[in-house]
Amino acid sequence: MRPDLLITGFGPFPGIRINPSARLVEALARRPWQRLGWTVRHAILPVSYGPTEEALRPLLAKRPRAILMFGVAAKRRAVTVEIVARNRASRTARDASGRLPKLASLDPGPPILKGRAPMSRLRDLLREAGNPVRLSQNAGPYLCNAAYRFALRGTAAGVPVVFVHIPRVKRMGDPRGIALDPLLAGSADVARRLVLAARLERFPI
Ligand code: PCA
Repeated sequence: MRPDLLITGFGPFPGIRINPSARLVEALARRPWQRLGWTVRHAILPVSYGPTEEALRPLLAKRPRAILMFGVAAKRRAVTVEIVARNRASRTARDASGRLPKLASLDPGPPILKGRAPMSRLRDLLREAGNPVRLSQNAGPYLCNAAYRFALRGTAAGVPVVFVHIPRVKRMGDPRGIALDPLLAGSADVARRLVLAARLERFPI
């Protein structure tokens, strides 16, 4: 059956032993979506150039109606809704398997691909749930940007796809970062809005 929503997070990578995006995505996936009659799939992606794409490919082949992606940006203080995915990859930041990308570009496509979602509305939903949040034009030169790009290129124009970077999230023994509860609540609102956007096939940028 065609999933209504695919939610992705990431596993560990150099500098991030426990990735808060995985914790968020697992909590989000546990919400009672079936009560709304929605099929929600989730996945925690590896942070490595080839394997990230290999993990995404079969998930995209199921043709989810909407895609919500999360990753951590540990130096940012706010949640950032990423408006674009750029055609670039860092030649110095090694992935979780210690590799660098082969090229500084990711694919033969244009320099910028626009995310497909009502971006300002999603920002407002996250803010209303109590999170610090802003829109961003820079998803970085690493695997989050690469995965965003891969998902945008691998889906039809009517499928909403958005990437959200989260800061560190507070946990037992480590008080750095933002609180999980408002983040979870705001992310659930974003998820609902994306599925509705997919149903309406209308999502002004
Ligand atoms: N953050 C990295 C990759 C995985 C993650 O959670 C990034 O911002 O590219």
